[in-house]
Amino acid sequence: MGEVFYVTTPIYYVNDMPHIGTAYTTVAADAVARYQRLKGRRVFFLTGTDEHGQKVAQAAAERNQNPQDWADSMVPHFKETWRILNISNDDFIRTTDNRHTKVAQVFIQKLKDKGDIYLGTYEGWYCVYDESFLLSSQIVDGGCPECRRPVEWVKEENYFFRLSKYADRVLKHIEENPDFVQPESRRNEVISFIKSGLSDQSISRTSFTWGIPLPFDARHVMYVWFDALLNYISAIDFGSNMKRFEEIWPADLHLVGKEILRFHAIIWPAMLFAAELPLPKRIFAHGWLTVEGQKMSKSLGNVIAPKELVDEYGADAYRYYFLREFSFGIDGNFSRRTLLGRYNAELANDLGNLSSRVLTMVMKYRDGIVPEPKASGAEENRLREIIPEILAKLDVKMAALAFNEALSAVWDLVHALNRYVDVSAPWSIASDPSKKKELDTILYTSLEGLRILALLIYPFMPETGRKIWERTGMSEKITQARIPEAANWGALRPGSKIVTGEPLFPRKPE
Ligand code: ME8
Repeated sequence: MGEVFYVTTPIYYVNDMPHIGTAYTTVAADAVARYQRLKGRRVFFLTGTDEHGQKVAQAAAERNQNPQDWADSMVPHFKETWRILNISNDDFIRTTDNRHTKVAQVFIQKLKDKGDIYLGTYEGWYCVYDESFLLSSQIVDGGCPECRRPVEWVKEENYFFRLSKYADRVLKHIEENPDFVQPESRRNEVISFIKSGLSDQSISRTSFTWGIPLPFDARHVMYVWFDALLNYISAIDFGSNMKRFEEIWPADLHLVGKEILRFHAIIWPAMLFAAELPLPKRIFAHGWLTVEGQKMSKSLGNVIAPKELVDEYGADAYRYYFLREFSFGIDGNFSRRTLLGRYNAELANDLGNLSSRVLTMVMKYRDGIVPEPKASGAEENRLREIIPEILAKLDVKMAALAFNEALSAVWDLVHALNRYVDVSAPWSIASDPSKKKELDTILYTSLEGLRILALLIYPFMPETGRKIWERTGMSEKITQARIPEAANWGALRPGSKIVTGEPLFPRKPE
C-alpha cells in the first residue's frame, strides 16, 4: 500500500476568491511534490474545492445564484491561481463531482451499517464561517473561538457519528506516532483536547439542502466537514478502483492550516478507523499569515490575491518569498517591504547576478561554448565538496518541511559560487594567453556549479530552475533529472552551447 508519495492541500471553500493564505499551503505542497519527484518518487499531489455547506449556500444566496452555478463560477478562479503560480497538482477534486458524492455516500452507508451512526438531535452553537459545531464551553466572548464571528444557536435533527467510541484509539495513535501530528506544539494541543473528552459528532444537517443527501435518509444532507474530508480518498477512487486506491493510500502528508487541524487529526482518523482504513502518515499544521500586521479580512479590505503579486514580481519570486520568509509551523506576517527586500537582495543580487555574470563571461571569453576544465585547484575542490553537504542538508530540511532553512541551505551554494567567482577573478586573466587553461577551469566550474544550483532551486522556483539549467547548456529536460545522481559533478559537457538570456530578476526600485 501507498507506493506513491501522496500529498494534499485542504480543499478550499468556494465562498470566496483564493488569496495569499490559501496559496501559502498550495505553494508549500507544490514544493514538496516537486522535491519528491526530483528524488525519483512517484507523486500524487491533490488539491481542490469544498463546495457544499451552509457557508457556500449563503454566499450563493447573497448573489441570487443557485449554489451549483456559484461554485461553477468560482472554481476557475482557483484553477487559474494555481496555474499562474505554476502548481503541479495531479488532480483537482470538487466535492460536487459525481466521483466524490458517490464515494461519500458509500462511505457513510458503511459506517451506518456498522452501527457507528445514529439519529439524534443537536442543540448547541454553530459557526457558519468555520462550519463547526461548538460546545458552550468553547464560546469566547459570545463568538466562535477560531474566527471570533457570532455563532448561531441550532436545534435540529441530526445523525451522529460515534466519535467518542474511537477517541481512545485516536489518542493512542497520536501518542505512539510522534510524526503523525506536527508540529509538536499543536500535537500537544490536540492531545489535551481529546483528553478533555470527546462527544459524538453531528454529521448531517436538516435546516438547508446544499449538500450530499444521506443515502439512508434523504431529508438530511451530509455535514460539510464529513463530506470534505472524504475528498482525500474519493479522488483516488476509493470503492471503485481499489487497486489504484491502495497504490496511493495512505497519504504521506496532509498539509493544513492550524485552524483546521482538529478536523484532520481527530475526526478524520476516527472516520478512517471506523471504515477500517489505514491512517495518513503525517498531518502538518502550518501557521497563519497576517498582512502588514493585521488579520486578512474582507471588511479590512486587505485581502491580497496572488495574481496581484505575481504580476509585479513573477511566480517564482512569489513562491520564493513565501517559502523563505516564514517558518512553516508558526504564524507569519506578510509585508511588501520584506518581499521587495528579499527580491532585490536574494533574487536580483545573489542569484540573478550570479547567473548573469557566469553566463556573460562564458559568452564573452569562450563564444558561449562550455570549455573543457583542466586540473582543479583548492578553490574548485572546496566548491565541489560542499555540494553533497548542501544536498544532505536540503533533504533533512525538506523532510522537516522547514522550507526557509532548506532555501537557506540552497543559498549557501549561491554564496559559495559568488565567492568562487570573486576569488578566482576570471576577468583578471581573460586577456592572458598563458592562463587559458586556468580560465577554462574557472568558467567550467562556475557553470557546473550553476547547473547543480538550478536543480536545487527547481522545487521552489521551477521556471528559474529550468531557465538556468537550459542556459548552462543542458539539453536533457530538468524534469527528467533526478537527485542525487544529477547533482554529481561533471554532467555538463564541454562543447555544449550556453545561452545568456534575459535577466532573471531585474532589480526593482526600493
Ligand atoms: O477550511 N494563513 O477551507 P478554507 C495561512 N474547506 N493559511 C491560510 C490562511 C492564512 N491567513 N487563510 C487560509 C477550509 N489559509 C475547508 C477545508 S479540507 C478537507 C477542508 C489556508 O477555504 C490554510 O491551509 O477556509 C487553511 O487551513 C485553509 O487555507 C482554509 O481554507
